[in-house]
Amino acid sequence: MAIRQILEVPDPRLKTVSEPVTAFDDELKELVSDMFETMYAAPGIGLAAIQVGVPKRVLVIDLQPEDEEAEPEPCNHDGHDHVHYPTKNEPRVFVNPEILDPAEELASYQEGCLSVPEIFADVDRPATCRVRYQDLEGETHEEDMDGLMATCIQHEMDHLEGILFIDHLSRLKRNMALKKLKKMREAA
Ligand code: GNR
Ligand code: NI
Repeated sequence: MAIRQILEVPDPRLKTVSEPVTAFDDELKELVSDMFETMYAAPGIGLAAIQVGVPKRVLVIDLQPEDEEAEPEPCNHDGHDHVHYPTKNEPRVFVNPEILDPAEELASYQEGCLSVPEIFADVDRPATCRVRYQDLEGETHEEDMDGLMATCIQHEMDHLEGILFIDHLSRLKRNMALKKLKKMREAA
């Protein structure tokens, strides 16, 4: 397991159209394991392989919903009494995903991207969709998605086509976002 470096704009590799996965082997499993570690460390709720420089059609997602009913759990793993507030981790892997039946109805979410740090903007996308994908063994599945999951998988699938969420903004708003990012980098 290793944390890999996340590419950021304006790295031209982010514009690559990623290639389908054909080998469901140990190298793929290692890539996915590294992608989870990188995503959790960032932290983010999704990651496409191209964001770590690998032009393959692979996504990982974990919406990590905060469990509002969660009771603090007493713990003593380090010899000291303390509590943990559990979050529901739901790691998901999508290989060679395709979108089927995007809804005509749109939903707007304020999106961010690990490859466009510190920038957030509202993006409209189909509110629901069906996704066909393969798992790490190459088995094909289909699943209906809505809410944040629908938004997130469409954001990640855009990465596979070399598209960033800022590409959905007007030219004015995109330029403003990129200027803001440049200023923040200069200040850092
Ligand atoms: O961490 C992320 N948050 C997010 C919020 C709203 C819509 C999409 C996302 S995905 C993003 C991580 C990322 O850049 N994935 O490509
Ligand atoms: Ni992104």
